[in-house]
Amino acid sequence: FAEAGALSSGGSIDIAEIRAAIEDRLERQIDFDPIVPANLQAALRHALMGQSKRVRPTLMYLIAEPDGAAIGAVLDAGCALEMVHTASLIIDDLPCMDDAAIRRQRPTTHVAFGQPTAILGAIALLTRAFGIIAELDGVPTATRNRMATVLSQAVGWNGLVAGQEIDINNRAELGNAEQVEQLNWLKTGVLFVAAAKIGAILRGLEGERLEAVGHFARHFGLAFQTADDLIDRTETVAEAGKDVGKDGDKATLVSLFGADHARMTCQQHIAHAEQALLASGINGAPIRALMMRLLDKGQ
Ligand code: GRG
Repeated sequence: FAEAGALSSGGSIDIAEIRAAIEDRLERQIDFDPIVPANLQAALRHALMGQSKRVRPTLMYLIAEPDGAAIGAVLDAGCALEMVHTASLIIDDLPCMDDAAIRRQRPTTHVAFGQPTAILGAIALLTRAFGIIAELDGVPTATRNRMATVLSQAVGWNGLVAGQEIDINNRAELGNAEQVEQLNWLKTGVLFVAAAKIGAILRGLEGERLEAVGHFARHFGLAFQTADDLIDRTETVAEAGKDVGKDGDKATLVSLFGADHARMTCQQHIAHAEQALLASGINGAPIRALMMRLLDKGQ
């Protein structure tokens, strides 16, 4: 795959090509050396290479808009995001969490490889993600440090982990739309913002433009989560017996306030995202196309 040729040819940016380049780069990232036990290798490959939209690395790539030599580093940073996201999915699917049997159109990692290997695999992906960022080729040390900080804040006790804790132990107490949106922010929004900010940092954006990218991604993430809940609800109603793990009875904007309210909230987030995208001054057309492609189904 001639990534520089395929991706830096200028003119229109093809989202499918970016996604293919990310898949290719992930394959290279998991070219394990023989010390990695075969079972762990298979579990990591199973979790990471299942059917995924690769939203976060694609978003990061579209914001970074790399050219020539920078493409490799941006794809590697995308792999790091995808590894963090995949680690969170493995943990989320465990019997003590959402107890899901299917993920990315495959049996979940713990179903296929057992809980111990699934947990170890998640830890391995999470740690490798930070290793990839530390080693990024051609990126100044200060930039790599900023990227690691952004990612660590998104994952840790202020981010995904906080969201998961609320989801598992406090979701029954969620009574109003602000609380549900706060959960959506922690479970989904934070990693969208990290992806977008990492792209912006790699591109060298600062100040108000960097802030605008963050606002854009926050609203995109919240719209994405709400659209996901709308799709889940439609599918659950349509096909009885769909495997939704323990998700089926969860409090979401859809289950608490109805599909119309959720649709309206989604539209509001899209409008805010569009405004912020405009304010960021970056090439909005391909990002808008990504957003619409992902959010249309939920409308
Ligand atoms: C170990 C990193 C780590 C975190 C621990 C388990 C946990 C805390 C957080 C889980 C948070 C979680 C599962 C949020 C759901 C986010 C979400 C919208 C998932 C679906 O994302 P898609 O649709 O999935 O982008 P694909 O498969 O396309 O990548």
